[in-house]
Amino acid sequence: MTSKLESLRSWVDQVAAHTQPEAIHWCTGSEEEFRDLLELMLATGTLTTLNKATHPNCYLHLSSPNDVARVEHLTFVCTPEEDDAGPNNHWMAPADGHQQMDALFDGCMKGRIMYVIPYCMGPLGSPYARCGVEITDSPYVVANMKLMTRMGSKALERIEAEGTFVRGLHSTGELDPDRRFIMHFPEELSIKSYGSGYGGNALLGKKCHALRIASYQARQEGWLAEHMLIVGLENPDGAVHYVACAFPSACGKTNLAMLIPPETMKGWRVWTLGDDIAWLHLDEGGKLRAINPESGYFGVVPGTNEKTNKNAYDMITHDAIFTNVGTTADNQPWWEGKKTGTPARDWQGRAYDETAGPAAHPNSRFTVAATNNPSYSTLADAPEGVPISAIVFGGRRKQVAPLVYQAKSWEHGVLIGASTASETTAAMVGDVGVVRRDPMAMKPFCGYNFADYWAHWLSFPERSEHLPDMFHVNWFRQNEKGDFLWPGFGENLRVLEWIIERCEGRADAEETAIGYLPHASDINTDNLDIRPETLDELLTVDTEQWQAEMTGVLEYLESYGDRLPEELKRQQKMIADALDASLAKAS
Ligand code: OXD
Ligand code: MN
Repeated sequence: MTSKLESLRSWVDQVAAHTQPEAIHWCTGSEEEFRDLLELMLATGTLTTLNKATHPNCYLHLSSPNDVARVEHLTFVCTPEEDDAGPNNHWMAPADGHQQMDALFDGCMKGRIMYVIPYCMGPLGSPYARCGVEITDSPYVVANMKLMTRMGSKALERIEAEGTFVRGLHSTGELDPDRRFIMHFPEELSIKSYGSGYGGNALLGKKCHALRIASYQARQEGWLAEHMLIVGLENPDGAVHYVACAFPSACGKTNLAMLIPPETMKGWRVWTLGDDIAWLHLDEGGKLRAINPESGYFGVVPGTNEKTNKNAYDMITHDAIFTNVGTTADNQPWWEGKKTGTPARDWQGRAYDETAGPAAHPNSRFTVAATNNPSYSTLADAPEGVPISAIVFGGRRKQVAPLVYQAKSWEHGVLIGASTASETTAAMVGDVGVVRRDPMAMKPFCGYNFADYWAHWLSFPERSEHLPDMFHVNWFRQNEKGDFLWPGFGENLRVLEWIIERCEGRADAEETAIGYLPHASDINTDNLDIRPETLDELLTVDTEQWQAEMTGVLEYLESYGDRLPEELKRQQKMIADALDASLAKAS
């Protein structure tokens, strides 16, 4: 197989001449091809079969122990001007980036098969979808791309009709951390990734294309590519509101996207559209509509159990690839927080020894097709996407951020998004639990200068009067003893209920310096075991803490220099002044 498209053929030929693979395989995306890849990986030991009776069609991959997460320090955006990449990215001049990467790719596929994967991010017939081609020497990447994207012959047809595609070149190389880089060339719509097989570094349709490159394209074309889940919330009257939520990696996006309503919230249903990425476009009527560019999930495994996420727990009992989990004596996958079974082997294949660390790596993952999900919404395949009622930002904060609050305007919402902070997690290499600013949860993923990105967000009211309302949530507030104040998981629907009722103009709120907060009585706590004082604490704005927060926000924003939109400073000042006024009134 090859392609009618000369630009694609000549790129493939050129890459092959450079990397010198033993053979070239153009992926069709067929089931047969998928099965052959699995057989190949079983034969080479890249995969092993898990217990066929309890986990039919489930496989385990154990990665190199040094290749278990995204590597932000080795991820670059290569634009001619350094300022265009901004302080939020590592930068290299495009010529230097190419030179460095081309030296690594030189002859790197000798003795390997080079796979050419045409893929479409978004429903194949959607005007909002965008295509790419990933070239890789990793069958594990091909199998994951099959589960995560619409890939193969149909995508190739669209690429040939359009004539354009994002070029992604990947090789696992030697899996040597000293010979590992993920480079993006937004102006050329191209990506080069070498030396890692880990999802976020190697499945180029995901973070590299659907966020870094797409965010750059989105700014030019007037849309948004965001690190957001998309969920449909159906109330007992049958009305469905779609909400898009931006939370940093490993902060519960997958759990929220698959939430099961608490027993007492009779008649509610929750539909999953996406768990990680949303592409948002204004339609002709000025409504913001979302598509999920992906068609599968690459989720964090530890902590998944029948209580935290029953849908995910069920969906990974069949047709799933597990990466870096432990196993039980009868070869079932095992992870911390599974609540059943005991580990016999750890994620490095060693006999489990609790003194040597967890059985599953904290960033171990499952890969499954979205159709495995019992709460999957067929509208995830709708070319026109779904209309978004609310945009919700959030982070993992022990203190400061209340359970929920609403922005007073779109511009205020942009400030809330821009000042989002969160404690770091195992999804990236580095210290865990350190608070860092993660604007719109896009710190690792925005393909250009954040200052320009905020200006782009701020431009939306010029084009629409029907934008969604914006909110901020924090499920992770703790008391001094380190206990979580809010039960989280399914109970988060109670907060989402307030959010959608606010969008409908039905729920009450109190105006505070930082935004609109529910009164404790505005949150549905029927049959919820929570003390009134705890709810009050969750819904309190501590003025002094917030004054310090807003000073920190200003300092952070000012680090973007002259490119920072004045509007954000104006919004920051309005809140700082309102906090000063409320302190003066109280004293
Ligand atoms: C992810 C991440 O894998 O954000 O989704 O790291
Ligand atoms: Mn993510």
